[in-house]
Amino acid sequence: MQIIVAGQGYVGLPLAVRAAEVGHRVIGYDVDLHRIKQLIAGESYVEDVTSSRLRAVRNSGAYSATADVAALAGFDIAVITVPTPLRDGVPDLTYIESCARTLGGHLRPGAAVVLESTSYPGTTRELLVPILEEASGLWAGDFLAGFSPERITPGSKRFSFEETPKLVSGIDAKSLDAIKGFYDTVFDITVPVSSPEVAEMAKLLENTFRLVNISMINELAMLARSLGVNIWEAIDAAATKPFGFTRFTPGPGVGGHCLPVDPLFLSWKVQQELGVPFRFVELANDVNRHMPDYVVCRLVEALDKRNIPVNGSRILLLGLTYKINATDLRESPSARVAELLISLGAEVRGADPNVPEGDDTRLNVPLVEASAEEIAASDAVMLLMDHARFDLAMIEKNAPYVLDCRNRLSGPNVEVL
Ligand code: SAJ
Repeated sequence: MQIIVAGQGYVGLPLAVRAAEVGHRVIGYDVDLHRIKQLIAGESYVEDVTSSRLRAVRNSGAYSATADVAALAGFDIAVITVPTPLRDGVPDLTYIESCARTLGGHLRPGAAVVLESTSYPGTTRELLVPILEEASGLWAGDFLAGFSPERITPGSKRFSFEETPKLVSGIDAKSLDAIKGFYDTVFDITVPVSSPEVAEMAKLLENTFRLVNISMINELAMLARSLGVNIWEAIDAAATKPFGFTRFTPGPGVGGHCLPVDPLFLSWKVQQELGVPFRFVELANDVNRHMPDYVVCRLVEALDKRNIPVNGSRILLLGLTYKINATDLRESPSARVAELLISLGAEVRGADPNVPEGDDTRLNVPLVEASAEEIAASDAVMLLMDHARFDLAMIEKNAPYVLDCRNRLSGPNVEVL
């Protein structure tokens, strides 16, 4: 089929390349000319798409990248994977609107438009479809439409892109049939649901569940320490229950562009429609936002015990990305941890084998190697993300003191969160 994937970011590019690999003719459309230049040159900028995979589908002619709207004519399926940022807690759907108008201009009877961008329940039917009708002069039913949430897990080694079950929906039976038919060629498992609203809600439910449970564990970690209980041992003990328990672990905060953001679409919609706050999300974000302050307090306490004033102390942060084994620094708790320590007069350095060279512009700390010398020369070390590429035994051996936020180390010089 002739496929358009509109938006070639961390969601759109993996879909476009995979669809090309399974035999579709795919156009990756994006308004960012620099990105298009990189794609034409076969240079991937997305963690889970290698440049060699990109070049293979480009060279075979199965995939091409463009910013030219004229190239969108004649598509069978167009997938919208544009950003849906929140502006002061209010969903900004202008990218969806603009993309829908562009695609609508090329929409033919029988062709389908699928929204993958995360948004609140009702977006597909109440926002996307009317714009497509207006821009195409067709009625819904002449064209097909639906919603299929992205389930990209950056850096995940457990589930590959195509192995992750894909929810699919349509505004009517014909739409569902066509959309499922497309995704069946791309994913190992597709899961049809009865409406776009169900698929939109499921996406937000997945991440709200995760956010609320992580925040509960974070709060319990702080309480357990006050009670003198090892929360990590308690979690492992609870996890022996083979049903009814999902294992989450405390950490220095909740980063990334999924968990802190997606549930806020639900908060906004609940407030708009019901006039009441979605309290779980507000409380969860409050707790998670407090974690960087909590871990810094723990470190200051430890320095005090060693008669080391935090002002002028040399602190090394290990693991700067927003989650374990990821390369992405966006919304990482490490930035807030560093900011707090610097405000207390500490001299902070960071080390992360997953952070691309020269990426330290996003952080306000110099990047160094996680070497035995750097570690031994610090007054204290914080293990924020226990990346697989860290030499944990070396850290344990050389650090004068470690606040281990991931419960991976042991020894007289180690304290866990
Ligand atoms: N975190 C904890 N404790 C936990 C789990 C996570 O503190 O038990 C922290 C992480 O360190 C990170 C943040 O929460 O700072 C988010 O971590 P995440 O594992 O949820 O990773 P994300 O944000 O990349 O979430 C994505 C989501 N995928 C989609 O939205 C499509 C999420 O639904 C996935 O479960 C997650 O990836 C995943 O499992 O990789």
